[in-house]
Amino acid sequence: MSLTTPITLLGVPGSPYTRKMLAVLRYRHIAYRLILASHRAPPGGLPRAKVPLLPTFYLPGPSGALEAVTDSTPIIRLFEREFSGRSVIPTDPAMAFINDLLEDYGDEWLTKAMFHYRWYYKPDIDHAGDVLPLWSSELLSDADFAKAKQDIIERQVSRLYVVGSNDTTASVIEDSYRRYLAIMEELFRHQRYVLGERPSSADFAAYGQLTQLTKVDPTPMAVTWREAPRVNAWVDRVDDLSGLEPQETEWTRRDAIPQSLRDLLGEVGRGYVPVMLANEKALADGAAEVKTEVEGKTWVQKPFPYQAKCLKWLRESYRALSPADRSAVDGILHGTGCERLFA
Ligand SMILES: N[C@@H](CCC(=O)N[C@@H](CS)C(=O)NCC(=O)O)C(=O)O
Repeated sequence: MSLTTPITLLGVPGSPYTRKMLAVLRYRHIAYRLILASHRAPPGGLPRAKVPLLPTFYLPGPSGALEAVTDSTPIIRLFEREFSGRSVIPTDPAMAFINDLLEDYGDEWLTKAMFHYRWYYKPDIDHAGDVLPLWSSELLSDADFAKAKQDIIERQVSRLYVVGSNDTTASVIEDSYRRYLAIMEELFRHQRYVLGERPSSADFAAYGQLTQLTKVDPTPMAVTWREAPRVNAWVDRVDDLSGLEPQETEWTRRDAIPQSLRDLLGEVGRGYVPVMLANEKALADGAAEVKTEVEGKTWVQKPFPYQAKCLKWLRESYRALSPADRSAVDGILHGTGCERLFA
């Protein structure tokens, strides 16, 4: 495939994965055309994706015709193959693997905080209901706006179960988010990005979720502004890194892992790891419910097949490492709880 620019994508400002991809495109100097619209109603005869999600990219398929493609993580890897320079994947395969893991944590765990805070508390629900219908740039009468607000609230609140937000898990999600903030605040005392002095896809994944948690939804916004000013400012900076000139030497080296990165991996090991493993097991057993413990508290949710796929992909990239690189990864993950994913 040979991609021509500008690349067309469909998205909205309230979609964390749209924000993740826009920031990657800006940083990588890949020209794009963002169409502000819902994935349920792509304008101008654009096709719907098989699994309609935002962002939806329009990329040439085997026949050259544009196809609707989703899923930010593999699309980032496609762009790495298609466009040179300003890579968001560390050059060292061991660090690239750590980046894969942290990107998935951003996409699959931090999103629980994002969706939970937005649709669990009354002031956040009300605010999201006010702004989301207007972000796809529709002109709405007051009556249509009121109906759109009510519809989106009903639809999204009824989907809290997808991320596992409920009365049992609410405090687990919030405790985990606040521990994450404290760890990142410490990391940003010593370095500018998750894996050194240049951004990786792990930054962009977390940034995407945090665009909402730090700038849109009132409850997590207050928490983040109060507890993590460096994290808040990092979100603003990652938004547009088009002027940064990254150097190869700026990646964190496998033999110089800072304590705060170890602490971040330890946090991944506390929540994401047991829940990903329990989800995989529930699906394999055909169980109706995922049940496990996070930090001594109960976690319960419906199984989520996509996250079992994410775990399978991570294991595949772990197995694809050379023995020397795998042993370096094992050394980095040792004692963080993350090693359980690959045991
Ligand atoms: N794994 C996908 C997730 C994309 C995703 O979940 N997008 C959300 C919006 S941020 C969505 O479209 N949800 C379905 C809906 O709102 O109907 C990715 O990385 O792109």
